[in-house]
Amino acid sequence: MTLKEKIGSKNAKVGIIGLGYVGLPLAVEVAKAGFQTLGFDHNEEKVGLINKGESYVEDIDAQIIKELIEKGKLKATEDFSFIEEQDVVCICVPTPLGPSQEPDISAIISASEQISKHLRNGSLIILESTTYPGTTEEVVLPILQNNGRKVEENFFLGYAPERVDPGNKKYTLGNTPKVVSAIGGEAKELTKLFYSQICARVICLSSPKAAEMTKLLENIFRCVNIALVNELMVLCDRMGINIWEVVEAASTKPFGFMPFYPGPGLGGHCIPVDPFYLSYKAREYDFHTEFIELAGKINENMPYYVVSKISEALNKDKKSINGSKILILGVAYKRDISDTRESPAIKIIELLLKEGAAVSYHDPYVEELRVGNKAFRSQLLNEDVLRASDCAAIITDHSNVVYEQVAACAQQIVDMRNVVRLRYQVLETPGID
Ligand code: SAJ
Repeated sequence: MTLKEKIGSKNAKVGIIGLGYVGLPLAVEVAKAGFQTLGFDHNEEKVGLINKGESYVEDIDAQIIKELIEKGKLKATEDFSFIEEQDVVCICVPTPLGPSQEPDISAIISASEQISKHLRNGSLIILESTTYPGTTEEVVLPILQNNGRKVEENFFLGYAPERVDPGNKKYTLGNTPKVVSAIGGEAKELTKLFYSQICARVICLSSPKAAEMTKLLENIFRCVNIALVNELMVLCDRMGINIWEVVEAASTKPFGFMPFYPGPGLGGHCIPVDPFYLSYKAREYDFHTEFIELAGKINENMPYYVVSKISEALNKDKKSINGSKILILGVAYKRDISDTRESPAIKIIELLLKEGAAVSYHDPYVEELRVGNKAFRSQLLNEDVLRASDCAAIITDHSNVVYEQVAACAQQIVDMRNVVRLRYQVLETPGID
């Protein structure tokens, strides 16, 4: 069978490298579609959990993994030599930033090197990780072409960015359009054919660079617009205007507007990170991506703004941060998930500790949290805890917290998600539900 026939008939063997919040959902969908799927990860614990039919990714139900394991459609391994059995290999590894905001694509490089070591002749390799335009052709391709191999002759190479929105129950891999591209016509066809087995809509672009840039535009769009409303929140605060009312009102415009909401800063491993992949690459072209730099500055400043608001609130009771008991509500990076990576709450707690505050937190999704060398455990939320706190700061507005109680019992509240005010304040602009 040709690769095209194998993919079309779902007889292709598919390897997924990197079993995180992108790779595991992809492996599950590929296995559910009927492909023999092998997940690769160097994390022994993750491999063990998957093979036991357990899930460590909130959006993936363990039952589904168990069924796919029992059917023999899904397996996980740390042994990268099994790459030689794969007809299709997707790279879904993290692309963080280094200590001075420079891209760290070491995971992409080591995955590519593993593939190069065990590459099966004629297989299709697809990079999914979010990265700067040029990575597929300038970084992955040379590694795969070493020892005389040639792209399109000995292997095919594509790029297809992930669009996973953790916690989003409405949009899944299957119903989210998939942008793809590849090097050469045949590779484009194979990549489109592969994803059309698991995604309702596949859009093929002219080049991997265009697809890499598409993903960055999506995330920079969010980063810049969140920075815009964050900056307007600070201004509206000084002007005595309710920014939340303004955003809700602007949202009534049925065209040409998309609401973003101010908050305590940017969390997660995408929006605060991905834009700096482009600003890094742009410098090679003597280009300064000013919007990204400005947005980064504004978003990075938000935790400091939150601390200033807490200080202002305490001041109403003639208290200082130093020695005050401050209760942080919600430390995950966004609502109704447990992920705390890059969460602004961590920076806020760090700053408060430095000012001498006694900090505790409540987050129903996050049992324990480490900030620097200090370990915290989520504490129960009740009237006594609220009354004993000098200030309660709502940083992440999980849906399952009783904000009525917070509003009734807290001595002071800093509400960075407007969840208390929204619940208790009828917006002056009638007709907005
Ligand atoms: N945030 C705001 N105001 C907003 C929206 C978000 O302050 O109006 C904050 C959130 O609290 C969070 C951060 O920004 O701390 C990022 O939030 P996010 O909603 O962008 O969610 P992520 O980073 O988990 O996932 C995003 C995807 N989200 C959406 O499209 C809604 C999407 O941009 C990417 O598919 C994904 O990153 C990724 O993997 O790149």
